Amino acid sequence: MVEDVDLDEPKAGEVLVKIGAAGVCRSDRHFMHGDANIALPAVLGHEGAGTVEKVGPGVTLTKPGDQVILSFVPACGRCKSCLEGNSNLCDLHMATGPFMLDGTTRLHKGGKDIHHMGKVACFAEYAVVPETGCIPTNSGISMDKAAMIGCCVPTGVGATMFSAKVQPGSTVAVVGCGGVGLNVIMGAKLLNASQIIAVDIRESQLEFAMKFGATHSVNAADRDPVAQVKELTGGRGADYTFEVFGSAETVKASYDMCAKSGTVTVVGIAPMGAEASINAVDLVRNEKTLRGTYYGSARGRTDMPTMVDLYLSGRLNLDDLVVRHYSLDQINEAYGDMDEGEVGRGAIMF
Ligand code: COD
Ligand code: ZN
Repeated sequence: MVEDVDLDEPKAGEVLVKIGAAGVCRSDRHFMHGDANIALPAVLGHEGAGTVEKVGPGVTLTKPGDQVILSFVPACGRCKSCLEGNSNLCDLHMATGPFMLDGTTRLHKGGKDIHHMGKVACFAEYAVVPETGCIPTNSGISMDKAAMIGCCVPTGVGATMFSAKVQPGSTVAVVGCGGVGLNVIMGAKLLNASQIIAVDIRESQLEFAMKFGATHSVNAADRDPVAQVKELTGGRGADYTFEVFGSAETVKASYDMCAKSGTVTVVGIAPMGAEASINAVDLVRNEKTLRGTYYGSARGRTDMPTMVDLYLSGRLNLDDLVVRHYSLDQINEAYGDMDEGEVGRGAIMF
């Protein structure tokens, strides 16, 4: 529902951003459907970029006029996770969730607080965000591409680069080839995987995945995807498998299609309470590694600028990734298109 709400001025350490573009990501859908929990009411939208309009007291990391990519984990830089180099898991951010870092909100309506998804809340013309969640680029890249570098690029490319650390010459299977899965495919290509198998239930997504570096495709709606991936990898399974949809079924399939001594990396978050069963003997006898990844284990402040450079040097195909543009009034249409299985990423433009 699109409606007017009140937005406070930025407080100390906060920034007012005029949103330029916001990506249409399935994670917001999980909140809309209640598959994931968020305090309501909330302004959703966590994949965004814009221009700094105003800064609050004490802000030093950005200034009015800067083009900024928004991070949905504004890292405090002081907690144990940040100090250990895992700023994507910042303890202060996780503890404050959809509130600002001081535990209050800047969004209100009729005296009621409204929550900020990922402290970004960019399905709106303006957002107040923590300064640490603003990554200046000033690269002049178009706002829709900049927005992608706020979520699907670090989540997908980062999963291959920083979480799984895909080795050159290895084989990779990607289960779920939407906006984030396509970035996993691009990451695997960038890291010189020899075989990249796209797995999806829709033929259109599989064909589209070929543009981003997939070498083979498996339609999971036709026949058991595990058997198909094994057939394509000489019976071994893939060295690296990635789950990029978010269901117990796809987590299990990703595990089962992983090769001996391989790594299974789970990107998607299955609906609350979901449990995936794995064969406990196989885990040990085949020395598999099963791991999760959040935000691609990326460190936004340094890795997002690198991803801008990878795009500018032609090594990340973001031009073909964003295929649909909408106005904010068309947001329900945008999510309808995602539900219908339209390929690639949509972006709301302001
Ligand atoms: N087997 C294979 N593919 C499938 C299956 C299946 N059984 N079911 C659906 N799919 C395909 C769809 O056809 C589609 O192509 C793809 O899976 C999903 O793509 P999108 O575009 O709908 O979704 P994305 O890429 O925007 O988001 C995927 C996530 C895994 C990131 C999202 O669903 C999620 O779980 N988010 C929570 C994790 C999180 O918060 N991450 C940080 C912010 S993104
Ligand atoms: Zn997202």
